[in-house]
Amino acid sequence: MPEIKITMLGPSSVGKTSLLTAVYEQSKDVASETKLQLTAIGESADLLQNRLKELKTLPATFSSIKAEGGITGSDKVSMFRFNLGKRGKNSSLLTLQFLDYPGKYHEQKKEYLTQQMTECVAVLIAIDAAALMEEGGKWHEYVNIPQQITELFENTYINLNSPRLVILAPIKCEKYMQDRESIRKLHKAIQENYRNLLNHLGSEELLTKVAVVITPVQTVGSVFFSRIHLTEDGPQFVFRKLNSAATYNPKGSEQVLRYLLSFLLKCYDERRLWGFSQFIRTLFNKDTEFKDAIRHFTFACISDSSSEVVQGQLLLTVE
Ligand SMILES: Nc1nc2c(ncn2[C@@H]2O[C@H](COP(=O)(O)OP(=O)(O)OP(=O)(O)O)[C@@H](O)[C@H]2O)c(=O)[nH]1
Ligand SMILES: [Mg+2]
Repeated sequence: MPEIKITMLGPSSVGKTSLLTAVYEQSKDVASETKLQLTAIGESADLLQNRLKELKTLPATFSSIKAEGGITGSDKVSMFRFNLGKRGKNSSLLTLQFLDYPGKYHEQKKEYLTQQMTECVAVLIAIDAAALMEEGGKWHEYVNIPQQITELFENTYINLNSPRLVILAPIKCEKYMQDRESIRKLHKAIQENYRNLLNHLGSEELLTKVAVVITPVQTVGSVFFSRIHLTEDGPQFVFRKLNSAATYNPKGSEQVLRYLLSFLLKCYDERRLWGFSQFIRTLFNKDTEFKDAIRHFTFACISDSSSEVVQGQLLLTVE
């Protein structure tokens, strides 16, 4: 079965695994109202279930970096496989394979990351929004390592022979999603603090080949940044639940799948066939019902006004 490879990107504790959990949970809910079926397969289902349990039982106050009360980080690479198919007919026509690696690989296994960046059709960058926004962004470099992330792209996005999708997903961003003005500030901070990366992706050579999207995700949805606690090991970002009855309520994560699928649909519509779009075309030509189910899913994810297409609108079917 055809497989589409996507990699998560981000340092330790930034929230990659939690983001992926929210993407699956919310997308599955949206898909259940359509003819598209999304199913986690193999050990992915267990891993997601465990993480979901942890996210649902976060204490009233917890710290997300050098976790105390938070969630334990990953110590090995996990491949999360999601099958896409037609509800009630054939549940496995296409596999989305998300690579989730331990954030410490940014120091220990750079070659591994370089190889994955070369192979993956899409990259999902998890950005700790609290580190970006609090205290004038003082901890942004330390927590989000934007320079290392940029270098990875500079070393791998060279002479691309197939289109790519880059999604910047600010997470832990409940506090910055309360009104239009604070959302605008969040976008502005991303544009400014990832300027080198955006300049690279927007260079003449890459502009027509790489779609770039910013889409904030509240992977827990009910916890707010509270304060920064300085320790010998660095800053700890303390988050607090809104109230003791606040429950797990992720928001915006289905947009990630919406952009990914709209990118695949556009690859099908494109006349020019390059790289993986060949097998997408063969698949959708053979099964137009499946293609339509995917299109319906992208409609069912109501357009989120907090998302922004930075470049490559022509590589996406959504506005
Ligand atoms: N407030 C808040 N905390 C979050 C959110 N998403 C994740 N966290 C917390 O951030 C911490 C780290 O999340 P992980 O998903 O384990 O981070 P990771 O990037 O997978 O970390 P490694 O596996 O070590 O690379 C956990 O304590 C989560 O509870 C969010 O949206 N809001
Ligand atoms: Mg992890």
